Amino acid sequence: MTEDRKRLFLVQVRGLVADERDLHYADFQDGALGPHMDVTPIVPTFSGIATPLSSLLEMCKPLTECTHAVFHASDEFQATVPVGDLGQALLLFQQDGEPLKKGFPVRLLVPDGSSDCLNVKSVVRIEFVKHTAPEQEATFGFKNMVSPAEL
Ligand SMILES: Nc1nc2c(c(=O)[nH]1)N[C@H]1C(S)=C(S)[C@@H](COP(=O)(O)O)O[C@H]1N2
Ligand SMILES: [Mo]
Repeated sequence: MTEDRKRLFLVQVRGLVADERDLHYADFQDGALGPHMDVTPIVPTFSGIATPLSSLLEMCKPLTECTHAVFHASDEFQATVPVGDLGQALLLFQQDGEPLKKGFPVRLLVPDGSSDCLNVKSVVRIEFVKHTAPEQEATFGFKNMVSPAEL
């Protein structure tokens, strides 16, 4: 149900930012998170409406020591992206005038990204962190995966 998805919609912004925020559907809808952008001209394999991640950065103001943003999904998938690589990134929040059915509440789109795998579905928390290796390139995968070396 559309109304349920609007009510349950929550994206938490946490970590090394001046302003931690809880983002609701209305924040995307009413323009608080920046202009509404049709994603198809930018990423032809996608449809719907997104806001630029740059607007979220302006709102939350990452601290200077922050190097990466971690996009945590509800299914434990996550992507870690250098803040400097997020200039073209978008948050897809609406399709056919409604909250997303696939990828709810928001989906990260990185149009110029190194991999389609960075288009994280169902982002529920965006965490700004200081990476011990500041030059670390974008990575993605499921949390708590046991590496072969640990078996
Ligand atoms: N939450 C979540 N997002 C995800 C994934 C996932 O398993 N969970 N897989 C990623 C990978 S590896 C790819 S290739 C794309 C696949 O997107 P699609 O389901 O729209 O085809 O989603 C990415 N985003
Ligand atoms: Mo993938």
